[in-house]
Amino acid sequence: MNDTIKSIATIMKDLDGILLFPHINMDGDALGSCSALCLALRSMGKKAYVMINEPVPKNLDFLEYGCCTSDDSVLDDVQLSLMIDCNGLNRITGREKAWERGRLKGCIDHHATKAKEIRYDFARIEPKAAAAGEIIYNIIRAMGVEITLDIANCIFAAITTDTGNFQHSNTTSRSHEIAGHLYKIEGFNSKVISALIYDRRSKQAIKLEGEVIAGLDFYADGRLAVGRVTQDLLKETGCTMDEADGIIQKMMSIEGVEGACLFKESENNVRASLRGRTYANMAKAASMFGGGGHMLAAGCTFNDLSLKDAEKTLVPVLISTIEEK
Ligand SMILES: [Mn+2]
Repeated sequence: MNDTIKSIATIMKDLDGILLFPHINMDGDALGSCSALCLALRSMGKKAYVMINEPVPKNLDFLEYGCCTSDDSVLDDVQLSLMIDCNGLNRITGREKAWERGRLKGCIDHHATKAKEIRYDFARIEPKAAAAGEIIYNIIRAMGVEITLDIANCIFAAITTDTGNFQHSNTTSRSHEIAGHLYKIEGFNSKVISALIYDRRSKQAIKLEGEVIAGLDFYADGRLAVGRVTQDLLKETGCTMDEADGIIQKMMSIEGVEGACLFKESENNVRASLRGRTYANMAKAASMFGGGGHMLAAGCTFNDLSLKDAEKTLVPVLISTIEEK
């Protein structure tokens, strides 16, 4: 089911008391989209919050705009719980209680892999949208809300991060058209936003990236690159896991690499981030292990395996995914 932008805008205009849910391990699109919509709803006099239960990554701290809370009981009456940039309860873990408070449930996403266990009162999933921020932009416009500088910053951050600076294959004329409109807003400066997102990496993060790159393994004649961010490496470099962001893009920048897999070892699970360049269906590979995502950008989580065993399980599947062509 896909509700129209217009009907979603109409529903939202009638509601008050709205909680917005970005996915776990929030990125620029998840947080930027949530904050943009939160600001738009507040400008209409509504009570709205972005519900989180983890720290905002440092390079995205400017996207909070006073919207974020981790207080389950923040609103007396929650008329709507809305998932953004994700579409399953497994993507908002730890916030189920807050989610259940919404009398209506909605979803706005651009991931093609759909959760089955969940029912929404309205949903819009546009796999062709480069970022959830593109859909959010259209909804804000349809609600008749003016795009302020703060909202513009959020939308730009959402689109620039999910398109890899307008470089990934998901980038469309629509991505550029929306950005083009943002440039017309007084005070908007894309360079400032890009610098906040990309040019504030710590020395430790650069060291971490160097170590992961130095330890890469290659398979399938150099077409598959596999890297690891271990707990030991995080301790050694003094980094937190969110500082590993961007390493997989570096792996994909290596000549001849069609697919990349970056294992991230946390205290209680191992997450694999997957990227493809042109043909490798990484979403399909991820879905074999309960994960999902986009064809060329996906991921899955191993809850009961060590990093070594997760690697033994996943890498052969990736090799055949790459060799399938
Ligand atoms: Mn996204």
